[in-house]
Amino acid sequence: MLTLFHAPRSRSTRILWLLEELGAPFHLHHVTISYMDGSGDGPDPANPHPDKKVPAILSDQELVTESAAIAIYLGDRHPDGGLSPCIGDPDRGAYLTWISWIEGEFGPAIFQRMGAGPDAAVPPSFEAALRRLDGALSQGPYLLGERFSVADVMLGGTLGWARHLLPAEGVITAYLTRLASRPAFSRAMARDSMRSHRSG
Ligand SMILES: N[C@@H](CCC(=O)N[C@@H](CS)C(=O)NCC(=O)O)C(=O)O
Repeated sequence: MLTLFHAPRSRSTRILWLLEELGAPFHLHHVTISYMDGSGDGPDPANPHPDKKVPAILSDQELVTESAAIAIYLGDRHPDGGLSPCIGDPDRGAYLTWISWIEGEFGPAIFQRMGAGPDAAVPPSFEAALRRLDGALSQGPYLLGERFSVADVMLGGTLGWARHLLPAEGVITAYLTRLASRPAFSRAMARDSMRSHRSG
C-alpha cells in the first residue's frame, strides 16, 4: 500500500488530488512541517523525507520525494488512470516538458512575484509564464489539448497558490474553474485538512 506523507495547504495537496484522480488506494499520513509564514509545528520525526518536507511517498519501501518525480512516478505506476502518456506516445515529450517547466520555471516565477510585493513591477518571468500558459490553454481545454493529464494537476495546484495574482477573467481562470469542478478535486480538498494519522 502506498503512503502519502502530507501537510495541509502545501505541495503535497497536489499529490493528494493526483491520487484521487488516479483512483489509487493509499494511506494519508499527516506530518507536521514549518510553513513559510512561520506557522506549523516544525519537522516531524515520522516523516521519511530526508529534509522533513512534503510531499513524500513510500511504496513498498521505495521512497520518492520531489513533487515532479512523485507526479511522474504515480502517473506511470497507475496507467489505468489514463493520466500519463506512456513512453513512445507522441504526447510524452510535451507531458514531461510541462511538468518540468511547472516545477522548474513557473513555481519559482510565482514565488518571485509574491516576494516582490503587491506594488512592485511584475517580474518579466511571471508575465512571460502567464503568456505561455495563455497560449497553450487557448488551444486546450488542457495542457495536452483534449487530454487531461498529471501535468494539469500539477499546474492547477500551482496556479491555486497564485490565484490572487491572476487576471479575474480569461483562459487561465476558466481553466482553473474547469479543474475545480472535477469530483476528484473536491474529494482531495475535503481530505486536505482532515486530521487523521492513517486513513485509507
Ligand atoms: N522541491 C520540493 C519542495 C518541497 C517543499 O518545500 N515543501 C514544503 C511545503 S510546501 C515543506 O515541506 N516545507 C517544510 C520545510 O521547509 O521545512 C518539492 O517540490 O517536493
